[in-house]
Amino acid sequence: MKLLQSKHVIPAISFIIAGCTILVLSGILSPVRAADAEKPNIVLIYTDDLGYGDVSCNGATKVQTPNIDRLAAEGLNFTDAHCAAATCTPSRYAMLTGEYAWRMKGTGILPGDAKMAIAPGRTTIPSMLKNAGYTTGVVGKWHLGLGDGSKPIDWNAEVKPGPREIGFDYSFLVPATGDRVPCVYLENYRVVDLDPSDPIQVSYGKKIGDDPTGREHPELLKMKFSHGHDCTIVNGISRIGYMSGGNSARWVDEDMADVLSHKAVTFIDENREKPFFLYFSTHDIHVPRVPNSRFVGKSGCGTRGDAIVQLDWCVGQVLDKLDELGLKDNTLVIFSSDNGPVYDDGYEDGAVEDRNGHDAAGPLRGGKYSRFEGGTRVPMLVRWPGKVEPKTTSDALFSQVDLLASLASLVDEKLDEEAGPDSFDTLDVLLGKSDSGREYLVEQGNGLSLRMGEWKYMPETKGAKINKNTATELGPEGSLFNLKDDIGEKENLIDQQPEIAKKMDGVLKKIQEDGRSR
Ligand code: NG6
Ligand code: CA
Repeated sequence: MKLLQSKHVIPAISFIIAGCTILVLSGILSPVRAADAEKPNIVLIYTDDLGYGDVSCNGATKVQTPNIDRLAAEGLNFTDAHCAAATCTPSRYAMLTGEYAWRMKGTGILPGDAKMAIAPGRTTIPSMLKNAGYTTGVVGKWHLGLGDGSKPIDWNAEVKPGPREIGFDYSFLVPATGDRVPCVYLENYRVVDLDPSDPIQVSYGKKIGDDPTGREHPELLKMKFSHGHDCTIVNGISRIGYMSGGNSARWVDEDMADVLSHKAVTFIDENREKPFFLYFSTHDIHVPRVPNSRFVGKSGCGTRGDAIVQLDWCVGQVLDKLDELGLKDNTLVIFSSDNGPVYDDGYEDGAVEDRNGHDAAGPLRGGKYSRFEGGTRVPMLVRWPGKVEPKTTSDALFSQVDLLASLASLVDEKLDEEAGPDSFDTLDVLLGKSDSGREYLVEQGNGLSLRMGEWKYMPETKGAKINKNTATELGPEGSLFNLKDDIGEKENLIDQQPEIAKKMDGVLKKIQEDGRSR
C-alpha cells in the first residue's frame, strides 16, 4: 500500500512543487498573465465628462460616490492617469485603437451622422480581445461615427459598419451623444422600437420635418439651452441637429441610466460562463443632465451633482451583478472618464449656480476642451481581487492609449507591428506592480502638450484663452510648468527654463513627425 501510495504521491508532490515554483516565479518576475490563470473578464466602465475631483475617493466632499469609492477601497486609485484627449471622440478613438487621435483626420467631436472614425478591421481593444477568445460588448455612448460615409446613414435600415466591424459582438448604443440627434437607441444594426411607418430622418444642415425646434419654440422646453442645442426638441429638450419621425423609438432622457445599466448587467448575465469584455460607456454625466426623479436633489450640488449620484448608482448595478454571479474575483474592472469636467456645456441646468462649492477638477487647472491637466487627468480605478492590492494608490503617469497593448499583454495576444502605434505595454503599472509610468505623454486639448517627468510643456497655439461657451481655461501661451511643485499649473516657467522647454519641444515634434511612438 505504501508503495502504491508513493507511486502516486511523488509525482503529485513534484507537480505541486513545480506549480508553486511557477506561481512564485510568476509572482516575482512578471505580472499576472492570462496563461497563469483563467482569463479574467474585463469590464471597462467609461464615464463621460467626469472630472478628477468629481468622486469622493479623490477628495470630493460635497458629492458622495460610495460605489465608485468601493472600487478604490478594493483596488488601485491613480492620481496621474490620463485620457488621450480633452473631448470625447478623440479620447475614445485613441483608447480603442492605441493611436493618438491627432494623427488621424475625422476624429474631432463628431456630429451624429458622421461616418465611422475607426476603420473596420483595424486592431482595437475589442478585436484583440475577441481574438483572445472573449465575447465582447459595448453598451452606452458611442460617438465614433457609423457607416462608411459612401452615402448618408439610413436609420431605418441596418446601420453599418459599426461596433461589430471593429470587434464588438454586441452593441447597444446611444449613437453619438445625448445632446445630438438621432435620439434613439441602436441595438446591433437596428434602431430599437422603430415603427417603419414613421421613418427617421436626420440632418445636421437644413431643418427637416415639422418637429418644433428650441430656437423657434423656447416655450416648449423643460430645460433651456445656453449655447448651441437649439434644433429639434425631443422629450422637451432641444438638441444639436434635426430629426423627424421615429417617435416610438425616441429615448426618454430620465430613463437612460436605467436602460443602459439594465443592458450592461444583462450582457454580464448572458455571458457569465465565458470570458467577456464589456465596454460600459455611461451617458452620465454629459449634457443634457436629466437624472431620473429618484436622484433629483440627492447630491446637494444641483443637477450636475445629481447626475454623478446617478452615475454612481449605475456603477453599483454592475458591481452588484458581479457579486451576485460570483464573478467579482475573476473580473478586472477599470473605471475612468473620457475627458475632464465642464459645468455649463450648453444647457441652463444650474450646473454653475447650484454647485455648492463642489470642485469638479479638484486641484487641477482647466477642464474639458483644455490642454491643462484638468482636461485629461481623470479618475482611474482598477479592481481585480487577489491580483491588484486593495486600497492602493499609484502616482505613475498612465495613459488610456496604453490599454490596448497592456490588455493584449494580459491575455497573451501579440500585437502586429502596425497595431496601436502609440500604445505601450504598461500592464505592470495598470495592475499596480510597478510605479514607473510613462516616460512622456502627449495630451490633446486646444492644441497639444507634453508631459515628461515633473515637467509639462505647452507650445504656443493660436486660439482663445478661455472657451467662451464653457468658461474653460484653454491657455494658448507657450508654457512650462513644474507639476511636482505646481500641480495647478499657475507659474509659467518658460522664460526661466528655456532649455527644458526647447528640449521638450523637440521631443513633441519628433513624436508628431515619426507617425508613431511605439
Ligand atoms: C460641443 C457641444 C457640447 C458637447 C460637446 C461634445 C455646443 C455649443 N457644445 O460642441 O455640448 O456636446 O460638443 O462633448 O454644441 S463630448 O464629451 O462628447 O466631447
Ligand atoms: Ca466626454
